[in-house]
This record gives sequence, structure tokens and C-alpha cells, in this order.
Amino acid sequence: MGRNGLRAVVSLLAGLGVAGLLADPGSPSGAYPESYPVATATASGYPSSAARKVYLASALRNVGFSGAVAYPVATATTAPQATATSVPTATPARCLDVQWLLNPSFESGGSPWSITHATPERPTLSNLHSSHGSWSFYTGGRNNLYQRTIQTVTAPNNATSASLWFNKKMFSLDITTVAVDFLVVGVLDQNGSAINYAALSNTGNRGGWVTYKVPITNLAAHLGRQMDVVIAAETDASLTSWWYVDEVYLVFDCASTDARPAADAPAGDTPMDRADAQARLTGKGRQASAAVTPAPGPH
Ligand SMILES: [Ca+2]
Repeated sequence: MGRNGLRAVVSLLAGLGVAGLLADPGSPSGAYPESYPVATATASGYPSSAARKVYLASALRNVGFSGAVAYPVATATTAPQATATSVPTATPARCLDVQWLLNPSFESGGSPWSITHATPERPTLSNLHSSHGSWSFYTGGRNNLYQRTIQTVTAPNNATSASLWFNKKMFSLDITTVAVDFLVVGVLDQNGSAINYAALSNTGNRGGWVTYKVPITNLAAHLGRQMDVVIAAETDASLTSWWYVDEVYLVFDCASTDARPAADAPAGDTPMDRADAQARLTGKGRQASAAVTPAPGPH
């Protein structure tokens, strides 16, 4: 990259308000996944500038994330002025427009994701399936399983909207018509109550990446307070199901980045009332394992 290109990138980062977070970008070998499912449903093409901002903010918070800045750098080089100048006008001052989770794509090992329950064994990281990068989070795959993995954050004080986004790919040996194996992904408030969640099961899409959006409801009550982002899997006694989860983004943002079409991001694919979801997200009454982080595995 020439000096002008570098200057353009710095300008872009300054416009995004994230220049201070800029870390070693790592190897530029990665690229934004062509198969990202939202792409096919966005009439104006994908990724949008808003989506790129989310991705860039995510990348900058994910130290050691290989190739994390490859896509934003390429964009800034080809149209630096337009990209950099459009950001401030499109972003109201109170909008933080940032992705809040660390290691959201599981490219930096398991930390700081923490396992609080893992029966019969702890979940792992997988390099067989990923919607971005090389790695994803793997859970399920055994009968009579309950696994709970969390990342705890403190919400910013001044956001106007927020949503949890994630991608999942599910495989199952079980029937397609009745939900018996579950993956619940959601956010608990500082009291351990479910703010919102997506309930998925063996009846959902098999073998493809699907993007889910979980709006953080009643956000004002949670600003400046602790939140737990939880991935909880539970299977019954036979014919197991297993899930790969990737690109888990907790985005505090403006309406612009929260406006990806709801049709692209169903709240879930199986009915589950709040009490059932709460029980799975908190793991109440279930045996806890030692606090460990997911580790690379054979899955
Ligand atoms: Ca990944």
C-alpha cells in the first residue's frame, strides 16, 4: 500500500472513531466471506458500508484476528474519500456503532468465551466449518448433552439500539418435524434474566449458514450494566444434533446498522417460551464444570 493509500485508511479509521483501537492487523490473507448469507437478500448488494463498519469495528476489537482488516483496507483504497466522508454524516453523535464482543469469530482461540456447564464434555472450536475465517464454535454432537458458554460484557452508557447477531450451521441425525435438540443463543441481564434470545432446534435449516438477529429490548435499562451473551446447547437421549456458531456480534449502534432486513435474521426457528429459554440460558439446576475456555478439537 502506498503512502496515499495508508493515509486514506487512517482517515477512514478516524472517521469511524476507532483509530485509537487500531492494532496489528495481522496477515492480510483473509477476505470477507463470499457466502455470507445476507448477501443474497440485499437488493443493493452486500456488504453495505454500515455492515463493513460493524465488521471493521469487530476486527479491531479482535486482537490477532488474522486478515481482519483485509476487506476494509481494500474498500478504503479504492474509494477513500467517499467512504471516509460519508461516515460522520450518517452517524448521529450518540451512536457508538461498535461491535462489543471479543473474539467474535473464534479466530483467536477460545478466550474470553467461558464454559460454565459442559456435560458430557466441553464444547470445542472447529476448523471444519466457519462463516468467517477458519474457525467456529462447535457444540452438541452427543446425547444427553447440556453445554453453556458465555462471554460477559458491560454495556456502554450511551447507545441508542443494540442487537445480538450470530451465524449458525446445524446438522442432525434426528427427525425434522419435532424439536428435541436445542440451541438457545441469547443475552442475560445483570440479574440473570433473559433480555432476549433465539431458540433453534433440530427442526431448523440443516447444513447451511443462517444469520440470526436478536434485538436487545428495553435497552435503556441495561446501559452501563453487565450482560452475559450465552450459547447453550441441549440434546435428548438419542439421534444427536450439533451446531457450529460463528460471527457472534453484540452491536451497539445506530439505526443504520440495525436495519438489516428482519427477513434475513429470524428470531429463531423453533417455538420456546421465555421460561424454557431462561432455564437453558442460565443452566439453573445443572451441574457446573470448571471454568475453562473452548479449545481446538477434532470437530
Ligand atoms: Ca470464524
